[in-house]
Amino acid sequence: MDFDRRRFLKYSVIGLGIGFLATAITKSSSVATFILKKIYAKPSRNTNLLTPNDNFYTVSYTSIPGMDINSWSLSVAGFVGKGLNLRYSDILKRPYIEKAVTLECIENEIGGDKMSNALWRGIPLSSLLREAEAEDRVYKVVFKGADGYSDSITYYYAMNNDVMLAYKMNGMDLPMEHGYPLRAIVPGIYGMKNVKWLREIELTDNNYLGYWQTRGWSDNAHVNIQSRIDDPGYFQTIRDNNYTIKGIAFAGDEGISKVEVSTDGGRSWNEALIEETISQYAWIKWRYIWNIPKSGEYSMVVRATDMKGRLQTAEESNSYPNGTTGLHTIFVDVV
Ligand SMILES: Nc1nc2c(c(=O)[nH]1)N[C@H]1C(S)=C(S)[C@@H](COP(=O)(O)O)O[C@H]1N2
Ligand SMILES: [Mo]
Repeated sequence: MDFDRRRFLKYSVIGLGIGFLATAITKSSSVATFILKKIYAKPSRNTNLLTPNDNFYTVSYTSIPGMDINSWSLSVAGFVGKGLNLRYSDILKRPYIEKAVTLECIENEIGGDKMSNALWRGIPLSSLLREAEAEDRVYKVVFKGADGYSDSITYYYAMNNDVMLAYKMNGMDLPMEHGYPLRAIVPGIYGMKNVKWLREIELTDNNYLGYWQTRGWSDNAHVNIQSRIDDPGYFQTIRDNNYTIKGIAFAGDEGISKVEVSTDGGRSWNEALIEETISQYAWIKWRYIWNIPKSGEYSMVVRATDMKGRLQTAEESNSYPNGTTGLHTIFVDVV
């Protein structure tokens, strides 16, 4: 399943096309419009605070490597005073942390599904690096997977942000497609740096670039503030006097302080209720009860503010190279 992200760029352009089409559709009314609305209609999503492992999105650029747990080990090497080599049983014996962390692929589109949330259990990376006696000149921590994939984070980030090497996902052993037996979980950073099937951690003094960074993708890769409308879905028909609009919002490692919903295409905004929160590293669920004034066509938009008071940008950008930005918009008919 080797894919080329340049192809995804093209898809993004098509994605934009659909956006324009959506606007065009709601601005005209004819039989053709009616048919187009049926074609682009998508049902609502019922998003759980924690995503069950079987529903968790997955992205791998290679096939899943075969893994013999008895011969598997993790090495910590490079500019260290003391190299480490840990077997699976050694990993399980160490003190662990458990946190809910949302993962999102950097190529997720606005309102897209390449984003899920799980409770991860793993060993803190900082304690491991301290034990390995990382040298002062270390600048980056490189994660290497058994499939030949690699990526890096700065040593500073590795020591400060609850970065962990996870072996449990929602209480179960890490499933094969999510990196069994051990993967990096890096709160606040797009999925690509959460390297799966870990075999080696290398500490280096240079600015190592990973698989996607050598192809131009962001190395900082900090998640953009975002929000999504899950209910109603695209081009739904609403027949009630009021409707509970629902969705999620996510701000990487900052947490969400406010979610606002517009039902008039962004002219006026109403504060939504933040319903469920589980950790500063995870998405939150929100809802807003909309008292519908009269029948007609509506466009609803959502925007979020993080705990530092930063408002999600409305400016639209493609996923390449820093992840998408822009506001998620849903068109509905009220009859
Ligand atoms: N070893 C390895 N790790 C990897 C990848 C990969 O192809 N190989 N894909 C990355 C990408 S692009 C993403 S978005 C996440 C997806 O993690 P998931 O499949 O558990 O959702 O894993 C990252 N870690
Ligand atoms: Mo990704």
